[in-house]
Amino acid sequence: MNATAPQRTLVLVKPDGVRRRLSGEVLRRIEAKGYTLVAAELRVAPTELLEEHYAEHAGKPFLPALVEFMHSGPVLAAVVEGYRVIEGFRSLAGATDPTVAAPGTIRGDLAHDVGSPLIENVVHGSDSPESAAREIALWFPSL
Ligand code: RTP
Ligand code: MG
Repeated sequence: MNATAPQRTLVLVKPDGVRRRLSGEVLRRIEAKGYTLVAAELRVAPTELLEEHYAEHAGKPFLPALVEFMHSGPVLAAVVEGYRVIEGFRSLAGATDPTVAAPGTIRGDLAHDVGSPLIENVVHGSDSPESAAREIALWFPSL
């Protein structure tokens, strides 16, 4: 299916990825794919922002640990632009569980099960146009 207009998506290099010095590798893969970086910022996200970001997971048992983990160090937040980039970045990222994420993907190549109940998988990417619009407004209100 061809797209008629470029999209934007929110990408996060999560604290595990930043700690492991993978921010550059993630940005390299995004740019090598041909997508355009529109904004990027390294920061420790406030827990209120993270709770809002993960509002779809409200009430799930892993949410408190996820918010704590996401607040445990800086994240690299980026807005990335391109035709069908929302779907395209999810494809670059690979499956949520890094053990089964396909080799060649960010999670398949760069993450593994660390034995924690919380899945550590290096990156986040918006999962739909609605999520992308909501998340970009949350992380980059000036865009
Ligand atoms: P993301 O939102 O981070 O791009 O990841 P995703 O769509 O592939 O996965 P999602 O279902 O939205 O879950 C968000 C993040 O929460 C952690 N998680 N842990 N222990 C668990 O069962 C569990 N489930 C989710 C992961 O870090 C996941 O990326
Ligand atoms: Mg998600």
